Amino acid sequence: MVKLRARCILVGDAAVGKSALSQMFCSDGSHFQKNYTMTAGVELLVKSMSIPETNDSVELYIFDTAGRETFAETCEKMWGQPSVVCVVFEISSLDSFNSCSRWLERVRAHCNGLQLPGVLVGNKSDLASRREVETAVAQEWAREQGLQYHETSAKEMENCDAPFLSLAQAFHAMYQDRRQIIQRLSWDPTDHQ
Ligand SMILES: Nc1nc2c(ncn2[C@@H]2O[C@H](COP(=O)(O)OP(=O)(O)OP(=O)(O)O)[C@@H](O)[C@H]2O)c(=O)[nH]1
Ligand SMILES: *[C@@H]1O[C@H](CO)[C@@H](O)[C@H](O)[C@H]1NC(C)=O
Ligand SMILES: CC(=O)N[C@H]1CO[C@H](CO)[C@@H](O)[C@@H]1O
Ligand SMILES: [Mg+2]
Repeated sequence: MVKLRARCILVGDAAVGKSALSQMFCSDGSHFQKNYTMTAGVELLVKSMSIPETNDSVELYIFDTAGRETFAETCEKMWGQPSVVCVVFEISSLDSFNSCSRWLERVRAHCNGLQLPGVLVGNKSDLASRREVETAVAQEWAREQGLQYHETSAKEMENCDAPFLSLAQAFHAMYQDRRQIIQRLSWDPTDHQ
């Protein structure tokens, strides 16, 4: 039984629904903020996830950061070293999708060249009639960037757990891989081959 802790950096343009998404997730769907309250710095949310088919868990420390450019630089100083990244855009805003590469670069600049698990989240899937970003386009870009793609609606409470579960699982898988490598490299004194 292993308990891991991961720092999850949540980035994306202002008002795409980062805070709504993380609050829905952490409150198990009981808290959707209808009125927009801009995040001015970094809000820290914590939730523990059990990893299916194991006895292990990953505690996600979600850094919900400000999308407004004026705050972004200060936020960066508060992240530290990210473990996983979640980039959010809004399916009804092409601009917010186009910003994703910039947000991702920004987080990756803190990763010392390490390839981190990440997800791309298309938020507000309930606004389908105003869709500006096709699922296939978002999916293709995510694949190129090595990110898993999820569409969610914080408002309709749809799929809010999926991106975070996928991050926790990817982080756990990374731990398992490394552990197996070390086990294989370890010398076993009872093995006289
Ligand atoms: N229709 C719809 N509205 C949403 C959804 N998610 C969030 N919103 C609304 O979008 C607005 C902005 O959401 P926030 O979560 O505060 O946005 P943010 O990304 O945290 O913004 P910053 O903190 O400024 O970076 C709020 O009014 C939310 O109620 C969704 O899935 N569907
Ligand atoms: C989880 O723990 C239970 C009880 O200790 C054990 O029986 C089971 O084999 C464990 N499962 C895994 C996947 O390690
Ligand atoms: C950036 C942007 O277009 N935000 C929109 C997200 O969705 C909310 C709710 O539908 C709109 O009020 C925002 O303008
Ligand atoms: Mg916010």
